[in-house]
This record gives sequence, structure tokens and C-alpha cells, in this order.
Amino acid sequence: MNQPVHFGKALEAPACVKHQGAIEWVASVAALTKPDRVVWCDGSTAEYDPLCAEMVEAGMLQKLNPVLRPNSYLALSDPTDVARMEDRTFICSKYKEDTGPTNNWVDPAEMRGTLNGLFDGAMRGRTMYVIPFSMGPIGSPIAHVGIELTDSPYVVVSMHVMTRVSPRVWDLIGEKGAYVPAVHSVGAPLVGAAQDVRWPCNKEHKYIVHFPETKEIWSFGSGYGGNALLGKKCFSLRIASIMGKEQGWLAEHMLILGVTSPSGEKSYVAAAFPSACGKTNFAMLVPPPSFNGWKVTTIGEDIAWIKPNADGRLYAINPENGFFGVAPGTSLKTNPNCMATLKANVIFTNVALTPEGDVWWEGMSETPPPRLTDWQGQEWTAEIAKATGRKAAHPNSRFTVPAAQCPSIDPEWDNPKGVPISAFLFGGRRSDTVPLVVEAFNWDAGVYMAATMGSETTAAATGKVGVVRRDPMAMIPFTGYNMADYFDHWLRMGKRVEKRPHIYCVNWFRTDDNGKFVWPGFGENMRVLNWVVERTQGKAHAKETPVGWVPEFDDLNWAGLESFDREKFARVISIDPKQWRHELSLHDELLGMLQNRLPAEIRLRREQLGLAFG
Ligand code: TSX
Ligand code: MN
Repeated sequence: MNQPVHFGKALEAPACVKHQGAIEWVASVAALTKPDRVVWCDGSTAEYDPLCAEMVEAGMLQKLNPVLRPNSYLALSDPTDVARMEDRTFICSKYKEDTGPTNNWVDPAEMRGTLNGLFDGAMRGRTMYVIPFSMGPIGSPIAHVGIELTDSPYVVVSMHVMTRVSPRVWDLIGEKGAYVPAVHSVGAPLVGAAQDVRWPCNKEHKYIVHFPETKEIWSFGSGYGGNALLGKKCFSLRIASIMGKEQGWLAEHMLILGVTSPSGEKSYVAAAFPSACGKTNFAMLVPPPSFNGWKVTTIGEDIAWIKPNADGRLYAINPENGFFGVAPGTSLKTNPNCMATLKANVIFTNVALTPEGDVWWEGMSETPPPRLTDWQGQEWTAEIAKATGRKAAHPNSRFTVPAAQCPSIDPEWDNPKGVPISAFLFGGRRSDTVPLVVEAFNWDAGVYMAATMGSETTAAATGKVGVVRRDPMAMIPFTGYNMADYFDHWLRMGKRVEKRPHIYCVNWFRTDDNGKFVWPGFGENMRVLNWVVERTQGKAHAKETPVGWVPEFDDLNWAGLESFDREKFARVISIDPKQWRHELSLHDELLGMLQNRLPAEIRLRREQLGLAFG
């Protein structure tokens, strides 16, 4: 903090920065990391365009064909830096028990020592950018602000898209206001005559570190996604979940969508799904033709911040400003709204390049273009892929694009007040056991359902395929504190709020005896959404089962899907006691791990279910 700073003028903050603490923090990080220059960002196009041009010049970005994909770029990462690293993600609270058994913990003093060593001189030869950003509409009572310091221009332009970068953040924090300090370095100083590389990162050391007590984020060694765009998973989920627990709100891994009926009644639904369940597709759902007059609109597709309002309801915002989505599998068939969003102003990472200067990924079209340059810059053809198994795009390749470009974006998506939530959906990928949709009897039973949700693994990279992994509220990698305390926070939120949203469990993935999906999914999920919103309005019928309320065949609107008969419906909605007895034993594995901190309401609901299935 008191070390001399040797870059003179460059460190002088712009006049709008009145926060002495922030100025001193920036100076202290500069003194530690020793960049050549410090640049204070303002989020403008006048900043974005030259930064992109600079990266193109340096070979870090490729400009795509402006006719086919206007104002868009392709970044190819280091092949070892392609995803979030959960085993390098740390929650450094004072007491280990506060992080719980589902997070990595290191003593904060020890971690600060490690980080001080790693960050010492880490930005040599580079520019340190100071990024003031808001998660959520600037000044919204549900939003919060942060400052990210980074030595990666790719992070700067990505933050422009994914957050609201603006000097107004300085006005908002004034002289003493709160902000989340976040420090990022790719961990690859340029010393002497060292040449920069296309994607600098540190192959030996990677750390994504959160300090709950001081609400700080420090990230070292990776330039990719959630490891580097610190407003996203690090702030909006891990740190925000802690703020939410302390301040009485929820930071959730949820999409938010609006459903408007033909009569103009509008409801908002928030939904949590683990990866590989089609969360982005669901957020941008296109109703089938027979649902003429129904409209689905998108507020967000990854994160929701949800606060109680004076009217007794929960209001949600999407804290993000853009979508950082998985490209493979996205097509005109699976998600036409997303494809339209991607028409211009996109930063693609690790997708394939066509000879015409456009992009391609697996699943974009049935037949790939005849020739491509793959995500590692190598020649790629279908024949080569057949012989080697090489993918054109990395399975975790991404698009970074402004949310406002989405054709289904909700007119209220930027409303600082947020939108009132009528229902929470929790989904998973389950070939059996879990019905298409079930409504919890009450808030506590819904929290149990969400807490015990699981999903079958798909990618071979994650170990065995088809194994159920518990992922409570889809928050396993993102809750910044003890999971048992997180369940307790959800239970307490239910008691705080007068007009609680209904809670549902959904599963689009039941299979038949031949392993084929029974439910058509995609736009047809509108039928489930229709029932859900009518339930919240007290209009739809349901049947009681031991796990909750389920629709009967005649409770859903089948117009336009006459081929889906009563027999097929029975296959997706049935509840098999034998499967459920096994399911409950699997719940015990997770609940057992949380042990002594587990809330009484969760234990009680587990006992009730045990008795129901005898
Ligand atoms: O995104 C999906 N959704 C949600 C859409 C709003 N996917 C893709 C998941 C991988 C990311 C789905 N896949 C969904 C779904 O509802 N359902 C399925 C399973 C499925 C796959 C293919 C078919 C049907 C169901 N094809 C035909 O019926 C022809
Ligand atoms: Mn996510």
C-alpha cells in the first residue's frame, strides 16, 4: 500500500474518480504487479474498437468477414486454457467450515502469501486496465458494482460486452461507496525481449480466489471465461451468494424468462439447470405454431439476482449485459433466437473458421463446410475428423455477445426495478425417476427438491457417462459458502417473503426402453410452461403424488402435438416407487456430506418422503 509507484502520470486517476480507497488500491496493485502502463477504462466504443484493432495487429484476434459477420472477432486460446478450473478455485474464508465440503479452502493468510508471490511483477511489460463495471442496470437497487484490474485486453473487451462498463460507476461509489475489488493477471509477464504470444497464460500456476470476508477476487494464470471475466461467476455468483446471505437476497445460477398469454397476462419464471440441459435454449424458447398468441421473452440466460420487494414479491434482474454461451449445438433448429443474436458484434472464442472468414461449430449445420481451420489453427475436414476424432470447434467454445441484440429480449430486461418472479424451475437431465414436471407442495418441499436435484453426465471428459451427479440448485461450483447454510438461507428467504413463487422440478430427458427421448423438448416445453404459469395463477388442475403435484394428461394443452398420446405422457410423468426408494438413498449421499449443518426442514422432508415410499 505504501510502496512508491514508479509510473508517474499514467496512474493518475481521471477526475471522476473520487474514491481515495479505490485509488490507493489501484496504486497498490500496480506497485505489486509492476505493469508498464495503467489505463482507466470508460466502456466506450472509442475504447473497444482500437483495443480490438490492437489485438488483431498483435495476432490475438482475427477479424471475421465484415459482410458475413459484421464487427466480429475470433480468439483462439492456448489449448491448455479452455474452461473454468474448479479444482483451482478457492474460497478463503477465515474458518474452513464456512466454505463447507463442496468448496476448496485455503487459509486466507496463507493464500495472500501465495498470491503476493505470484502477482509480484506479474504484469511487467503489459498494460494494467482499470475497469469500473456494474452488474445490473447502473444504479438499480438490485445491482452492485465492481472494479476489475486486468492485464488482458481480451478481458477488457469481453467485460464491455458482459457487464456495464462505465465511468458512472465512479459517480455511484463516490468517496466511500462499496465495490467488489477484482484483480486478474494472465500471469505471463513480458520481460526483456520476450515476444508476446497469441493467448498468454500461465501453464504452471492457476488460482481463482475469493475472500468472503473482504469480498475480494484474485485470479491468476488463466485468460478464459469465468476464470478471467471476474464479474461473472466469481462476483455474480460466488461473492454475490455471500452478500445475499448476509443481506437477505439470492444470487442464483438461473435464467429468467417472461411468458405472455394470448390475453396479455405476463408472468416471469426463473430456472436453474446444470450444464448440458439446454438452459440458453430454454431462455430463448420459441413456442410451437399452435401456441399462437403466446410469447416467451428473455431477461437472462445464466444468472439472476433476486431481492424481496416492498410489495411482498421477489424481484429479479439479470446482472449481466451479454451472453457468454457455449457455441456447439446452437443452430437455427435448436435456438433460432440465439443464432439471430449472433449476427454481428460477437467475440467468438475457440470456434472454427471458414475460408470465407465466418465461423462454424459442431451442430451449427448437419453437414460441415468442406474446409475449415479448427480451433487450434489446423486444417480441418470431415474426413480428418473421421480419422482423428478432432473437433472443429472446442466443445467449450464460446460466443460473447450483447444481450440487447437478442430478438426475444424482454422489454423489461434493463428495468432497474427487476421483474416479479412467479415460479422457480429446477431441472436436470434424468433418463428415469424424475417426472416431466412436478410442483412442490410448499416452499420447504421445493427447497428440498432443488437441494437434491441431480443430472446425468454427458461428456466423456467429465468421467463416466450417464451417472447422476448431485448439483443442488445448479450451484455446486458457484456457492461461495457452506452448501448447508445455503439451503438454510433459501428456507429463511421463504419465511421472509409474503408472496412466495411456486417451486417446480422439470425433466425434459426421460427415455424409453430403447434409450430414445420420449418428450420432444425444445419449443414443446411451452406446454409445461403454460401449465406452470396457470398453476401460479390458480387456474390449472393437478394430481397429488408423494413427490408433489403433477399434471394429468388433460391438464396440458396438446394442440398441434396429437401424436403425443396418453401412453407417452405416462412414460414421462410416472413416479415409480422402486426408482424413488433408490433415488432417496442417493439423496442421502449429499445430505450425509453436509451432516451437522443440515437444516431441520431438509431432514424432515427427507423423512416424509421415506415414509411415503415406505
Ligand atoms: O436444449 C434442449 N432442450 C431445451 C430447449 C428449450 N435440448 C438440448 C440439450 C443439450 C444442450 C434438449 N434435448 C431438449 C430440450 O428440451 N430435449 C432434448 C432431448 C431431445 C433431443 C432430440 C430430439 C428430441 C428430444 N429430437 C427429436 O425428437 C426429433
Ligand atoms: Mn452457467
